[in-house]
Formats: sequence, C-alpha cells, structure tokens
Amino acid sequence: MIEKTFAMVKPDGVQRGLVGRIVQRFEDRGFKIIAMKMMKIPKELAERHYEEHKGKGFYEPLLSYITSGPVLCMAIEGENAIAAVRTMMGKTNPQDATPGTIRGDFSQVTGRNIVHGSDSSESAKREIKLFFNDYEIQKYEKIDEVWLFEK
Ligand code: DAT
Ligand code: MG
Repeated sequence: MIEKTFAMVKPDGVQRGLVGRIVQRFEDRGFKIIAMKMMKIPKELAERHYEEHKGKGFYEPLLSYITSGPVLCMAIEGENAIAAVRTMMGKTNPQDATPGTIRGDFSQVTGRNIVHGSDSSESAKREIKLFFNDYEIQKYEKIDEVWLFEK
C-alpha cells in the first residue's frame, strides 16, 4: 500500500553534514519526497511532537536536543513507507541498529541518533500535519514510477 510518512534529520545530523547522504538513501530506494523544509523547532512544537514521551526521564534532554539547532523535515511517499523508512533508520539505540541502516552507519548513542521517522499510520498523519501545511505537500508523478511499480 502506498503510504506517506514523516521523517526528520535531527540537529546532530544537520551539524554533521549528513543531510545529503540521508536524503540520498530515500531517493535511491525510489521513495518520493513530497515535502521538505529546514526549521529550528520551537519548544511548543517539540512538546507536541514528542507528547507521548512526556514524563519520561529522557523527555527534557530530548526536547533540548531536538530544539538545539535546525532540522530537516520531510514527508516521504512510497510502498509501505511508514515501516520501510523506520527499517532504513534502524533501531532507536544505535548500538542495536544493524549496519546498513542510517543509525547503524552514522551514530552511536540513543540521545544522538540523527533521524526521526513516524512509527504508525496515526503518527504519520499527525506528524505530517504538525510540520506541514496542505500547500507544502506536493502531489506529483515521478518519471521512474512506471519502473518502480508493477501496473
Ligand atoms: P524512535 O525515535 O526510534 O521512534 P522513541 O519514539 O521511543 O524512538 O523515542 C524518541 C527519541 O527519544 C529517540 O529517538 C531518542 C530518545 N530516547 C528514546 N528512548 C530513550 C532512552 N531510553 N534514553 C535516552 N533517549 C531516549
Ligand atoms: Mg518514536
């Protein structure tokens, strides 16, 4: 099923110059980038984005981390995109992330795991809406679609 998901290169990924390589992986897989923007996340938006973690020990450090510098936000579309993008990112703790995944290749600790991806269709819908307006989501056909998918 073709799905849309929300993905983000976190402040450490931006600072470490990994934006291009991370975006490249999604493009290489044939995923369609349907929205993209850089922003410094305001505290209130960070709180809403991570509301499920409110009260946990890592919540405050997580908020400081995610608001510490610009991030790159994306909406990505493709077959089974929500789970597929998470799989490409690897486990939350980079020590458990398989080599070949983004976290497994580029990071070492949970608190600096460089990327975010929605974990369910509800989160995907919620997060895309939280970060993008309707007019920022592009609906377009890509010329490789006839070769990426069966009719
Ligand atoms: P994910 O980002 O893989 O969806 P999550 O939603 O459980 O993971 O947590 C959000 C972020 O919070 C995660 O990317 C890094 C941080 N985090 C999660 N668990 C943590 C922990 N036990 N210690 C420190 N930071 C943690
Ligand atoms: Mg999560």
